[in-house]
Amino acid sequence: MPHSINNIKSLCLFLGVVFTCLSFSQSITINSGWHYSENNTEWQTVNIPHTWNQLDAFDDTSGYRRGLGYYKKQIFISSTEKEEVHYLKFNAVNQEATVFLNGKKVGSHRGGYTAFVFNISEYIKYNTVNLIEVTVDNSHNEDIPPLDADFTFYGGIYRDVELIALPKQHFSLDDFASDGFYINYPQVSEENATVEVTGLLNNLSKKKEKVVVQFTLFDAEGSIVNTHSEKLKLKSQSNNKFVVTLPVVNTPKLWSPDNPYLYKLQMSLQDSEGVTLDSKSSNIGFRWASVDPKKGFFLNGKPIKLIGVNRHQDYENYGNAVPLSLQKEDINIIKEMGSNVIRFAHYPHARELYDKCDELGIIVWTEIPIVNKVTNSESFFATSINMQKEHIKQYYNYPSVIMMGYMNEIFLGLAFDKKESEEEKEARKIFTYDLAKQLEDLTRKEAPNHITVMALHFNELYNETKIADLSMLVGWNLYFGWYHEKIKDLGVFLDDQHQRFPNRSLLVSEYGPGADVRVSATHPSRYDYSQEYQLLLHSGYVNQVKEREFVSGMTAWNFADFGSEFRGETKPHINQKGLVQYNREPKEIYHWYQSVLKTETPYVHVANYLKDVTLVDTDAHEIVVFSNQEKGQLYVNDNYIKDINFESGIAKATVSFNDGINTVKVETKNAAHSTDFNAKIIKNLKSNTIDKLAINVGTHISFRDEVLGTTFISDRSYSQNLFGYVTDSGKCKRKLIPFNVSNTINDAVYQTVLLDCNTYKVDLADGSYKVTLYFVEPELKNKTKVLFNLTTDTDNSEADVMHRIFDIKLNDKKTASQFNMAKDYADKYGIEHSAKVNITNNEGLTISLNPIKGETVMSGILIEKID
Ligand code: GCB
Repeated sequence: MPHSINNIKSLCLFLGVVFTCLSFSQSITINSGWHYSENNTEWQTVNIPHTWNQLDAFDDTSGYRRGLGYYKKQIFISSTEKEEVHYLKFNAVNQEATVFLNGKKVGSHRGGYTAFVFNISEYIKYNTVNLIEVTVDNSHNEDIPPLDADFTFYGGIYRDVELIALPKQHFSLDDFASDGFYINYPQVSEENATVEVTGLLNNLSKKKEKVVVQFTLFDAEGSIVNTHSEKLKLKSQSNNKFVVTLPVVNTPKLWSPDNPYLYKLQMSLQDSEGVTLDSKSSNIGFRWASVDPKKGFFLNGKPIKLIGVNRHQDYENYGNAVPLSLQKEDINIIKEMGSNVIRFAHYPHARELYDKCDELGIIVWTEIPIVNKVTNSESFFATSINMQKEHIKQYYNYPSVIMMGYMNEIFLGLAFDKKESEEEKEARKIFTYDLAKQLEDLTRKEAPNHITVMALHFNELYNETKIADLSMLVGWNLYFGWYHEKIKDLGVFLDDQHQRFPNRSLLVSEYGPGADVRVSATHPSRYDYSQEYQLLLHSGYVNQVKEREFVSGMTAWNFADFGSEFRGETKPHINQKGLVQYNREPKEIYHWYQSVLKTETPYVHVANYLKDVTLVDTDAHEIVVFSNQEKGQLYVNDNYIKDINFESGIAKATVSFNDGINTVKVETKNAAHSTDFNAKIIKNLKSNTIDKLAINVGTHISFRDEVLGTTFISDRSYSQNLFGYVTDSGKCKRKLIPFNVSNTINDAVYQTVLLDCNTYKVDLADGSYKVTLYFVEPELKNKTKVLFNLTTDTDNSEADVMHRIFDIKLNDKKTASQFNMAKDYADKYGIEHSAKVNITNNEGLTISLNPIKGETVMSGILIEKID
C-alpha cells in the first residue's frame, strides 16, 4: 500500500508570547499491509508483528520451519522530501535479515532480538512508489547466537518497522541503532544528583552547521526542574559527539520499586534560527545500585531482596509476534504479583517494556542470547560482540536497567556432550572463557554504571574454569526438586558456594517445576506437573533464599508458560514452568506470590486446584489458602469451621464436603475470598450409579479433561466396591513417558502408564456402559536424546524396539486380539479402544490384559453410562 510522508517542512506556532518553529522530523510505523511468502512466489498479506511459526511450532509433527521468509511492501515518497534523510528501522527480525530498496541491497543484519537501522536515502525514487523487500532467515546458523536453547526460534519480522525522515542535522541513529544519546549520573545521592548526557549528532550536509541543543528536565508532575542550552558547531558530513552536564538537582526524589519516581529529560536540537530539527526524550531515575557478597543487593544504599520473575516474550496463539498492548500488560501482571525484579530472558525484549519497568518500578536484568554453547569462529565472536554493543546502546538509558548480562548456562552443551573428545572439551572451555571475558570487558567499558551478570547451571565447570569469577554478580539457575533431587538442597548448595567463594555476589536466577492447571495431586511429587508441587517448590525456595542475607535475590522460571518446540510435556511444545499460563491466566502459585510479596493491603485467596474434586472413599478434602495476614476464619457453606493460621503465606485445612457445590470462604482482617468446589463423593460404586467415571491409570495425579468436562481421577490399588489395579496380577509398575503423544490434547493421561498389570477392576452397578481404554506404546522406535526432557533416553535402533502384544478382555468379552501398538500404529500415537459392556448379576467390570509378548501397558479408563 503506498504511503506518503507528511510534507510540511516546518511550522511556526504562537505559544503565549513565544514563537516556536518545528521542523517535522517524522517516524512512521509501517507495520500494515506487507506481503509475505515462504517461497518468493505465492504471497499473502500480513501485518507486522508477524511470524511464520505461530502454528507449526505446536503441531504433532516434530520440528518447525526454519528457513527463508520473504516480505515486501511499497511506500510512496514525495519529491518534497528530497532534502530529508530517510532511514528504515527494524526493531527486531529473527534472525537474519537482508533489506533491499527498489531492487538494490541496502544492508543486512544478524541477530534476532535487537534493532537495526539503514540510511536508505540514496536508494529512494521520489514522487513514486518504492519497493522494500526483506529476506529473513531463521535457519540454524553456527555463527549466530543462540545456537541451541529451550525456546522456539520463531522466524519473521516481529517488532515494529519504522520509516524515519529527518533534517540533515539530527540525533544519530547509526550508533548501533541507539537513540543517539546516553545518560549517566556522575553523582547521585539523597542530597543532590547530576545528569550527564553524551550525545551523537549527525550533520549530513556538506556545510558546517551551528546548532543548539536545549535541555529541559521536568519532574513527574510536569514542572520544569532546570534547563540548559548548549551551542555546538557541527562538522560537515560527520558524526559529532558532545558531553553535557546539566545543573545539579538538589534533594532529588529517588527511583525505587516502592516509589518509581521519574523525571523526564527533553532534548531539542535547533538550528541557528531556532527551528527545531529533531527532539528526543528520556526517563530519568535517580538511583544507585550495588551488590555485596555478604549482604546482597542494595538500591539507594538500602538492602532489597530481589524477588521476581524471568520473562520470555511469546504468547499463546501469537508465537513471538505479540501485540505490544498484550506485552505491556505482562509487566502490569508482574508488578501486581509484587515482583521487584524482572530478568528479560534470554534476549533483549521490546524496548517499550523497559519503559514500563521504569514507570512501575521494576529492576531489570537484560541480556543477549548466548545460550548453552558458543562456536569457536571469528564470525560467532564478532556477531556476539556486535550484539552486545547493540544491546548496551539501545537499552542504556532506562533507569530500571541495572543488570546487563551476556551468557546463559554456557557450559550446558559441554556438560551433556557425549561426542566431543576430552581435548575438544578442554579447548571449548578455553574459547568459551575467552568470549565471556571479551564480553565482560566490553560491558564494563560501555556500560560502566551497570552491574554485569551471567547465569550458570548447576555444574562445577563454572568454578573450575573461573568463568564464574568474571561478572560482578552471578546467577545460578537451580532446579533442585526438579531436574535434581530435593528442594532443600538449594540451601546446601548456596551455603557451599558462599563458603567457597566468599567474595562472589550471587542470586538464584532460575528455579521452578512444570505445572499444568489441569493436573492436581493430593500427594504432590517431583515431575508430576501438579500445581500443588509448584507451591511446594516455590515456597521452599523463597524461604531458603529469605533465610540467607548473602543471596541477592531470585527470579522464578518463568513468569509465563512459553513455547519450546521439542518439549514433550503434558502440554507438548510448551515449557510449563510459568506462574501464569501461556494465555496469562494465573496459576495458583501466582496468588501465593501475591500473598508473600504484596504486604501493603490485606490479601486472602482460597486456592482452587481443579474445577471439580472427586473424593473416593471419603468426604474430606484438604483446602489451601494464601494470605499476607497472620490468621483468618474458615467457613464451608456459610458454617464457621475454625480459625486458621498462615505461615509463609499458606494455611491448609481438611474439611468435609457434601456431594455437589461447596463454598469455602476465608475471612481475614479487611479481606475475604471464597471459592466453589464441585465435589463428587464415591463411596460405593455398586450402590451409586455413576454417569461417567474417568481414571488416570498409572499415576497419583488427577487430570481435568476440558473437552469432556471430566476429571481423570488418580489411580489406586483395588478395594471392594471401588476400583483399581489388582496388585497380584503382575508387577504393576508406574512409569512416566516424556514425549508428545500425537492425536490428542490429553497427553497427560497417556504419559503416565501402568506396566505389567494384567487385571483392573471397577465395581460398577449393573447396567450398560461404554468403556474406553487409553493406550500408547511407551517404547519409541527411534530414540533421540533431548537435553531438557525428564528422562535420559539412549540411542536405540528399530531392531531393539520392544513389541508388546496382548489380548484385551472386558469381563468375558474379548475386544482385541494380539493388540500390538508398535506394529499397528505410528510412534507416540494415542489410541482409544472402546466397547459396549452390559454388566449383570452384580459382577462389576473386570478389564483383563493377557500378555502374549512383553509387558502389558495401559494409560487410562473412561466409563460412560448408556441409558
Ligand atoms: C534453564 C534454562 C532455561 C530453560 C530452563 C528449563 O536452566 O536457562 O532456558 O528453559 O532451564 O525449564 O529447563
